[in-house]
Amino acid sequence: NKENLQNKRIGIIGAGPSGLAQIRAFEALKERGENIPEIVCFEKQSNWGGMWNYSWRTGVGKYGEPIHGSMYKYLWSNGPKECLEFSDYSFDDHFEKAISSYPPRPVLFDYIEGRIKKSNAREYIRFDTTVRWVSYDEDTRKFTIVLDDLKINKTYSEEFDYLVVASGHFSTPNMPYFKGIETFSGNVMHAHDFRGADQFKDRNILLIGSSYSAEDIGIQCYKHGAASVTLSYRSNPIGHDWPQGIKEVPLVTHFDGDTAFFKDGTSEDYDAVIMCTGYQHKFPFLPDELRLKTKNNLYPDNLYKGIFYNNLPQLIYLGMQDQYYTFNMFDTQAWLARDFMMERLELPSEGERRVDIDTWLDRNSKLQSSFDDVDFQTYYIKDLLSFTDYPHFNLDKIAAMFKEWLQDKEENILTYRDKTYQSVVTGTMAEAHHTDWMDELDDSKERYLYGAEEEELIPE
Ligand code: FAD
Ligand code: NA7
Repeated sequence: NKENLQNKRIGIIGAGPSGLAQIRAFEALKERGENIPEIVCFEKQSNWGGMWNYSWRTGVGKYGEPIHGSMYKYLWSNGPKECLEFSDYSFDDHFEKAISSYPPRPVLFDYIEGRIKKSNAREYIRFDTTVRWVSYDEDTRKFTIVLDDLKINKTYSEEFDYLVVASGHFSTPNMPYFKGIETFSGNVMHAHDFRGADQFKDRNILLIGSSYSAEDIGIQCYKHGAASVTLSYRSNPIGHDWPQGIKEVPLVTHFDGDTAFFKDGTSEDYDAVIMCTGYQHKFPFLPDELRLKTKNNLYPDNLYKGIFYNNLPQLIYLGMQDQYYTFNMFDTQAWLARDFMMERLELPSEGERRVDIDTWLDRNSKLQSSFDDVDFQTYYIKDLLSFTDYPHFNLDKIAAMFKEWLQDKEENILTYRDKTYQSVVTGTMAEAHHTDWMDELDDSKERYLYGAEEEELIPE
């Protein structure tokens, strides 16, 4: 059986936090001296980190592939880092000192990279390689993956026994049409292409949407000097006590030139429109029968334990849920997926799996508040943890932190990032950042870790 395992091949699509979690899960076994199957991870970007690997580009990349990244300059974590901490690699392990609870993107990128650099995992990854197409052969029970080596413009294919789809779902914009928008003379873009607030200084901007992107791009633009920010909601306003200069209005009905008209009968002129209208789960490399079809929600249908494709569990999806928890949830999923691929975890029959999925879907449909959502995802991860040896962490305490975070945001959306939380992994209390978030215009790792006055301390 052991020999059999070593002959198996595992393909992973994407080297973002989810794909790297999968690699790490196998590495953890290898460190204990166990034999693991062959792993190949395909990443279309030139580096790992997924969303956290910032790209200044928009549209297509240097090889003509759609740009994956939706992150922007001045992006700071939008939740406490204590809620996403890897339980096998703490922030203390990485930074060797207490840091604040809301680090900027480059600091979290450094943390993600720190763990994976501990092993030779980079060798498993083929960068600049796009997965073009996948098919499954019922007879051989193997996946054939068609790949493009972008650097040398060469197409080839390989076979795998298991396929892990970790390609993310916050990359392909959902871009609605509003009547007359083609007559708007300013910039119309999706949040996916937003790369920083600088160009919106002194501008009146309209953001459509009322979720994370609208909230965060709105306050970033306010912070970096936009003249005014209007948020237009479809279902519910975000409802914070906004500072003067930010307001919420009902949905746009139409545009006439630079004027936007809203459902409440009001209208206003704008310099730019940013659609913060979410993303599509898009898998252009998967045929119909293997493709996950879902909206952004906490329990996508057809995934047993949120990861195994029910019709064909050798096809595993990581990180496809809407996310309160991120890195530690991806880890838990990846550990469970690993145990299945190592043939240590036997799955129940397809029918029994269906019943389990339905139970979760039913619970999901009854959630009413953000607190319910947090409890749901907490309970989901607890369920997964009960099957794995991923180092356990205090999920109840993290759930309480998420609820405090929701309240902090409601209390003051401009200062919630100045709050500090305690690690459930090490017990370390976060340090307040040396500068209030609203006054901190520099998101570099050096400035964050060493402060302006201590620049001489920055290691070469
Ligand atoms: P991704 O990070 O999206 O990685 C997927 C990888 O797959 C990418 O590297 C991509 O290039 C690769 N890929 C895709 N298609 C192919 C293909 N066909 N072939 C080869 N490779 C492919 N989370 C937080 O915890 N805190 C935050 O503050 C936070 N802020 C966010 C802000 C924004 C604007 C966005 C969009 C997301 C944010 N998130 C945040 C959520 C974020 O998505 C997760 O933290 C995390 O990056 C998800 O990891 P992933 O590996 O599942 O997907
Ligand atoms: P989300 O959280 O999926 O939210 C999408 C938002 O877009 C939500 O407010 C929707 O309103 C709104 N939406 C969608 N379609 C429309 C149309 N047609 N008209 C108006 N409004 C619309 O995506 P985000 O980008 O905010 O966040 C994604 C991730 O990025 C997240 O994990 C963050 O960490 C960063 P609804 O409430 O459905 O009416």
